Amino acid sequence: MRITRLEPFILHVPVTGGAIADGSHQVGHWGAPGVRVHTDVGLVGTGYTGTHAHLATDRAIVDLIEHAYGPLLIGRDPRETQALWTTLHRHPPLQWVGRSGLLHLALAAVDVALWDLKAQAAGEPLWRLLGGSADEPLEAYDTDGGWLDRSDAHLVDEARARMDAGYRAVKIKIGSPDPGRDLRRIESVRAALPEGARLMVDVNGAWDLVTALRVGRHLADFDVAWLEEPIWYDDVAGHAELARALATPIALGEQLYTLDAFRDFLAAGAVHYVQADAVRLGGVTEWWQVADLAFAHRKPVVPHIGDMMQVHVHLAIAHPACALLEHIPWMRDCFVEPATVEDGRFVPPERPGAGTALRDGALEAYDVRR
Ligand code: 0YR
Ligand code: MG
Repeated sequence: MRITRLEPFILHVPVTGGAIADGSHQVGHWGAPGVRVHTDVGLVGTGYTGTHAHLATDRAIVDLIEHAYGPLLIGRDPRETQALWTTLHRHPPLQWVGRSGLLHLALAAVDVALWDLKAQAAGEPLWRLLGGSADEPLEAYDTDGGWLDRSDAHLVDEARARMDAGYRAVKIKIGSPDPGRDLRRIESVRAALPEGARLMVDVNGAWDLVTALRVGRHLADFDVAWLEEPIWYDDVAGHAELARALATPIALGEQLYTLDAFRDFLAAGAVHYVQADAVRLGGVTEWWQVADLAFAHRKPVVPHIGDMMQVHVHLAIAHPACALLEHIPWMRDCFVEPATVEDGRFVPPERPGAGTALRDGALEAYDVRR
């Protein structure tokens, strides 16, 4: 099998239920700049990264896919995923300008497309190719009912609705300018949840260390399962200090680009829940290395958003460090087989591939380059 052609795309999909806010971002559309990789046997692999639909940088990502990686990919066998990853990552003029950032997002999109092809060529869903079993349930937790700009009453209603639908865990956004508001909202949602349900909170990097130390101490009163991205994303020492000071475990990783970054956080004892994201790391290839590293530290891996990032369902089913995956269903309309939660669990995908195949009409509906 040989790669013959790359077909880039940029999906901008409106956020279901209207624009949202978290502690650091306002998001009206989800962005998925990516690529369809064509082969001489007729198989087409699909991969994409995840953005806040910023058109200029999305264009840069697909330009990098097409013009920086394209010449290195044409004519190669897409099943040689590790060899190709190393070739793309180490190519001297490319590693000089981008071992993280936009070029790494582009690498993620390419790598996912290659794994999609590899699983299609094997005639199996990726989770099976990676050794997983559909008999081990993958629990879902919901984030889409907990946005920072929604009312307290809305959060409580959404949490109750999720419990009625079979979820056993929800996450809400905090990091308001007024931490008192955050704590009131946590208290209200906790009071609405049944015994044993898990409640997580996500600051999306909005606090400084002093605020995190001060407000974070109160989270244990509400049995918060984890405190996510409390402070600046790259601050290893700050997260290590928090992890030692607080009774509530620390979750992070959705904004980390590299195996090296995860190694540093794990070595420093700065993270408890490892939220590796295959579309910010360099795809399936680097994600698996991070998940193995976390497993060696006996830390759970809970990948970032499992629904928009279809491939995460496959990875989380397969990897022994994973038992839980985030759910935000904004991109459901794009896929042949959208990730689906029933009774609080992800349904194991059945189609061969990585789950990334776009349905007929998705490009016409959402590709802003058309
Ligand atoms: C909106 N999940 C997250 C969205 C979400 C973000 O900024 O991207 O809230 O990815 O933090 O845990
Ligand atoms: Mg988060």
